[in-house]
Amino acid sequence: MSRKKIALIGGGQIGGVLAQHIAQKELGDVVLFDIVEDMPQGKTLDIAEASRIDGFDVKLSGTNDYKDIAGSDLVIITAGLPRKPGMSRDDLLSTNAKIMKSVAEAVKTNAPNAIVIIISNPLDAMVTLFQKVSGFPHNRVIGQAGVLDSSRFSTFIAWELEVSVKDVNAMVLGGHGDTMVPLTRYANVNGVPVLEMLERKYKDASKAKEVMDAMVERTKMAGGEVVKLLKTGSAFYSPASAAVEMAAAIIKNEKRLLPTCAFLNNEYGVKGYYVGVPVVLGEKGAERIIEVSLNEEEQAALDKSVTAVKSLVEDMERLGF
Ligand code: TXD
Repeated sequence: MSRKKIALIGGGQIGGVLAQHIAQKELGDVVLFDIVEDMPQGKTLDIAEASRIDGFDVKLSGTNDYKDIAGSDLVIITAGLPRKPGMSRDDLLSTNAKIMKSVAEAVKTNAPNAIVIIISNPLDAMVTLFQKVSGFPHNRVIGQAGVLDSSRFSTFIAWELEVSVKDVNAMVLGGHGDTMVPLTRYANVNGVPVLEMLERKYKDASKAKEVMDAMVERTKMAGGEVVKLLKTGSAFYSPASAAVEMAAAIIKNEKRLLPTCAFLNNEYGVKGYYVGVPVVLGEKGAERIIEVSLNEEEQAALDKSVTAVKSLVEDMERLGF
């Protein structure tokens, strides 16, 4: 099997951690691109010099020239500004749309056969724009949000129930914004419903619901919670881990079922928009959209989230993108 080539566009906080994880897992050779001179070269040199210690053997290089991403099998994009305290993800729209447009043109020219995972915010709009500018088929352009949002939700559940986070399964659907939809009814600890465990713990259904609602709220605001503490940027360890899980599913053709920002064509009653839903990821990218039955309340929450995504995309179009 020939070695895969993975290009990372954006060598900032997330880009650096991505490069390190991908190397440690030996998913492929890494090319780290940034517009800042010497920085991606420095970061990849630093990571490569740990290879003897960590025991990985892949090629790592940094570049400021898009020609070096030629032949990439996978491209992961983090180029763009992160949030500062007090900002919403949507406040990044015009700056990051300009950056994403230039990135999409460069990827189209230099790595036309790659599968692309986008991380830059506002996520749903950036994925939409990349696909529009590149013209790549929808299955080859996806976004990372749900894996992270679901991991955040799972973490809070594990803390609350005092169980290993390894046994928690919880999924968050919808757009990557304050309207995201944590699916409480499906959340479970190795098959045991979380809601049931909460009811047993508190011996009171309304208290159990209150605790669940608080975890849902914290999940929705989790990105902002980290931004407020870091003060100079946004979360980067966990978004990188999330994207690496998706990258591994694609590179190794694992058929993982992961919440992914994917293009909907009538699934969940949505046509023509990128929204976070469960997707089977494999060597073709987003291979299958999985529909979950939603009750009235869940469907209404998802509809509200889709409305937020649509208005973000309209704002972007009004800006001329
Ligand atoms: O889950 C998620 N999807 C996210 C997304 C979770 C957290 C943060 N998320 C977003 O990822 C965040 O709001 C940002 O839009 C991106 C990247 O976050 P990161 O923390 O890595 O930002 P940095 O450290 O500022 O890195 C961005 C890099 C920086 O090195 C710039 O020089 C570079 O992007 N940059 C560019 N690269 C290539 N091409 C162009 N035009 C360009 N402009 C800036």
